[in-house]
Amino acid sequence: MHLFDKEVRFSCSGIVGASFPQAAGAAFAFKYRGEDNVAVAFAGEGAANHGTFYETLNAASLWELPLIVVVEDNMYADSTPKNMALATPHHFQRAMSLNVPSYLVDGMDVIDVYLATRKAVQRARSGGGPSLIEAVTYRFRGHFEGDGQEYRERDEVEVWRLMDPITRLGNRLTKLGVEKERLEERRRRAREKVDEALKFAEESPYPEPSTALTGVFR
Ligand SMILES: Cc1ncc(C[n+]2csc(CCOP(=O)(O)OP(=O)(O)O)c2C)c(N)n1
Ligand SMILES: [Mg+2]
Repeated sequence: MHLFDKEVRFSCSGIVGASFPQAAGAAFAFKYRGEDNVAVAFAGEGAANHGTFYETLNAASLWELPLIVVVEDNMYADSTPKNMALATPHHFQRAMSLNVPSYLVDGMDVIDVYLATRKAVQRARSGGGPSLIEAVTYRFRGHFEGDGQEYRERDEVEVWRLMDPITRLGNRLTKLGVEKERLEERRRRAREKVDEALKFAEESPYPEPSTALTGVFR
C-alpha cells in the first residue's frame, strides 16, 4: 500500500482519505515556489466521505492551489455500496458548494478522462485553482483476493465488464485506423512488463524484520 517513487513523483498510503491533504501540500509548495507543476489526488468515493475531502477542497479553493482531485467512484467502499454511505450520488455537488468546478466523466473511457484532465491542468497552471474530476467507474474483482463478494450480484459485474476501458480504447483506436498488429504489440509489451515485475517481486527476498520501523514516525 505504501508505494513511493521520487523519480516519477508518485506516492500513496494505506490511509484512506490521506491523498487529499497530501496533494494539497504539494500544490501549495508548487505555488509558493512559483513552479508550474500540478498536484493530483486520487481517491475512491468512500475516501471522499472523509473530512479531509472537504477541508482540502475548501483550502485549495480559497488559496487557488494547482490541484486536481480525482474521485474514482466505483460504487463500493470495500463491501459498502455507495448508496448506504453517501447522501448524494454526485461528488460535484459537494465541490460546487466550495466554488470548485467539476467534470463528471465516464471513468471507463480513457479519452473522456484525458480531455477533462487536460482542461483541469490548464486551469491549475493558469492560476485558476483546483478542479474536481468525478470518474464513474467499476471494480471488476473483489476488494481483495479471496473476497467472497456476497454484497453484489454476478450479473452486475458482467454488465460493467461490457464497458471494459481497455477493450473500448482498443475498439476506438481500430476505428481510427490503428492496425491490429500495433495494438497486439502494445498488449504484448504491457504483458511482458507485468510478468517481469511479478518475477522480480517473487524472486526478491523478504525484508529484514529489523527494518520494519525504518523511516516510520514514532
Ligand atoms: C482511515 C482508514 N479507514 C479505513 C481503512 C480501511 N479501508 C481500506 S480500503 C477501504 C475502502 C475504501 O473505499 P473507496 O474509497 O471507495 O476506495 P476503493 O477501494 O473503492 O478504490 C477501507 C474502509 C483505511 N485503510 N484507512
Ligand atoms: Mg470505491
